Amino acid sequence: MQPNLLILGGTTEATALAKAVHEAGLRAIISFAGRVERPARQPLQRRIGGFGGVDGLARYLRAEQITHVIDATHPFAAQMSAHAVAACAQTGTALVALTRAPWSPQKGDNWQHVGGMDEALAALDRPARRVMLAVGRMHLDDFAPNPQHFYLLRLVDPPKTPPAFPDHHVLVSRGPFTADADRALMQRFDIDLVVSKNAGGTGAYAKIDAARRLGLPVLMIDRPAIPERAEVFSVAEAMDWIAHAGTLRGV
Ligand code: 3Y8
Ligand code: NAP
Repeated sequence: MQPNLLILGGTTEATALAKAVHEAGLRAIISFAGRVERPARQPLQRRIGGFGGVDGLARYLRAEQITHVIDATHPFAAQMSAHAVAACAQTGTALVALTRAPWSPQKGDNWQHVGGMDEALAALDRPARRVMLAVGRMHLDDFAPNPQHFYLLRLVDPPKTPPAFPDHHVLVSRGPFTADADRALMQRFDIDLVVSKNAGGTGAYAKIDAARRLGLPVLMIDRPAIPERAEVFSVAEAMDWIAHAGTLRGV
């Protein structure tokens, strides 16, 4: 059976995989949640919006006769990944995650690991600092209970409502970023603490590199738990899986 792929997108790796799949002439569609106004252009057909939970995804897989799902979503997109595991098990669809290892501290890094947004919030319950909060828009309000800090907020789209921080500056910019630009940004705003998700990969790493060079502490938010699934860590491995998983399905 000819592969008919669904790529769950929204990351640098998903974009790279979409390019490789297109160049290989494989039939595929890449899917986004619709979180931002202008998702990156893709060489593949795009669908935008949720599937409607596990059952919605299972219905989609059957209706579109998807043969392989590559979950290339961000490590913090835990609900989407859990739904992919459940829906692929329900429908017997081959599934692999194209993911990236968590960052680990290098020499000179000064990280404080926290287990999630609520622990990050508790760790910010301290005298006023100048915080670079580069965790996106969806969890901004979680940080409102610490108005004593100055916040440098980096968002993909302009906020629809003013952020609930008395002292903040909004930077509308999508990644990938560079360490030099992030270092200049931190110096310009006299940042003394960086809050980051442990995204892994390269697209969000610039601020970690910049913080190290400036000797700044980082509040590193560890990833949410995701159910067991097959994982690959490069586009080449994902392409190899596609080439072989199809035959496995047939047996
Ligand atoms: C909608 C659509 C590509 C993909 C690029 C990667 C890298 C650049 C860095 C900082 C950290 C953050 C955020 C970030 C990065 C890549 C990747 C990545 C972090 C886009 C995209 C979508 C999203 C969703 C968006 C979230 C937000 C998170 C901003 C596309 C541009 C902070 C994650 O306004 C919102 O609602 C934004 C929502 C989920 C996290 C949050 O909680 O707000 N990403 N980002 C996807 C969809 O609709 O399905 O691909 O253009 C993609 C990218 N963002 O092709 O080059 O691979 O990680 N994205 C984090 O890591 O902390 C920014 O500022 O330093
Ligand atoms: P999430 O919390 O795991 O998912 C919430 C719901 O959004 C899902 O149940 C699904 O809705 C829908 N959804 C998520 N990803 C989707 C996709 N690729 N295609 C179609 N529907 C999707 O997801 P999230 O953390 O909001 O992330 C949303 C998107 O942003 C993903 O594409 C992710 O790769 C990207 N992203 C997220 C982060 C982050 O920090 N969370 C960082 C970079 C990029 P239904 O239940 O209706 O199917």
